[in-house]
Amino acid sequence: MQGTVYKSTGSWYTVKSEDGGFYECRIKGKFRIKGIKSTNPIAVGDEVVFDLERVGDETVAVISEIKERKNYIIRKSVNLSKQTHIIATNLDQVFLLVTLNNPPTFTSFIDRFLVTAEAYDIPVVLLFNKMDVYDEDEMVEVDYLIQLYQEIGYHCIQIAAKEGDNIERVKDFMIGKTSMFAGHSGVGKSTLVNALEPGLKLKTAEISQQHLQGQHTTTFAEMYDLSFDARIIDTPGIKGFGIVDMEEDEIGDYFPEFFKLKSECKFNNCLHLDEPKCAIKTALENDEISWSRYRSYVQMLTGEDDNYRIDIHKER
Ligand SMILES: Nc1nc2c(ncn2[C@@H]2O[C@H](COP(=O)(O)OP(=O)(O)OP(=O)(O)O)[C@@H](O)[C@H]2O)c(=O)[nH]1
Ligand SMILES: [Mg+2]
Ligand SMILES: [Zn+2]
Repeated sequence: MQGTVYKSTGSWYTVKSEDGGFYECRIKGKFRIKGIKSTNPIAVGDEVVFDLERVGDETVAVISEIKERKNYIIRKSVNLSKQTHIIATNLDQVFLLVTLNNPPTFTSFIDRFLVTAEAYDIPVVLLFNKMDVYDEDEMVEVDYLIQLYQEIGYHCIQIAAKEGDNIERVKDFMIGKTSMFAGHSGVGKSTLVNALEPGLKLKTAEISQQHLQGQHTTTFAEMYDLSFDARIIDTPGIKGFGIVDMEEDEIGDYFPEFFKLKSECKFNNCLHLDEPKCAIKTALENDEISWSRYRSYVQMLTGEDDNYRIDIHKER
């Protein structure tokens, strides 16, 4: 039988078969996927082949094959093992949830996420959540960020997941697609899933006031079928985000507003740092490129703040 992985806890995989039934599957032996050293060889979103086998008087479902992936999102662990964990595969788009505080989301995090998604052609929509709690200054900041990212070409939506505000606009983007909600712990990913499909009643939790980063309420990525022809993968919060497997001279290409100008730089291998006659530096000085984006770029280039890595891959 063939099916799609909806949840994986490490030892069990919940697979939805083509006929719509759910099966709790095991894997057979060791799965090695070329080039990836991962703690979980199979992840949410994977298309798999599985068989029902008799063991004594029990029937067990066993995954025997994994189909080629369109793309995947993988996280590298901070510790020395450098092991990777695949969060989700075969995505049509990702929604990045952003909150100004409780928890704060910094532009460096947003930009790392966007660059990685650009590298593997996964569209990202930015969702500015918790719009119900911002004061006037924070509203100004949200407006500023939206203008900044919209100008570059990213769709931005202001929502209040808890209140259900502007949820219809999110729905419009989701119809007919498999999407994923990403963002720091506590930004409201599970709350948004609940707002889209009140019947699901996913666990959500208030952020502890002492640790403004929040605790992880969602512990495993899980996919849900929604009643309006959409599939959503809710994921555990991401703390940091580093870029993986990218050449120095390719990073700038994933900043669309840099890429547009790069042919005007004097040197065709310009890294937009201290080279003379750099079109990106000129645009920066003329306020045509944002300083926060440029700062993120330099950080990525110099590998600063790079101890926690995540990557969106595309099988080529
Ligand atoms: N005021 C307000 N609070 C919200 C909103 N959306 C979510 N929250 C609250 O934020 C807290 C965290 O929400 P969750 O949905 O659990 O966050 P999460 O992103 O799923 O977190 P993890 O599962 O840990 O990654 C909860 O107390 C929610 O009620 C919103 O639009 N406005
Ligand atoms: Mg959650
Ligand atoms: Zn340049």
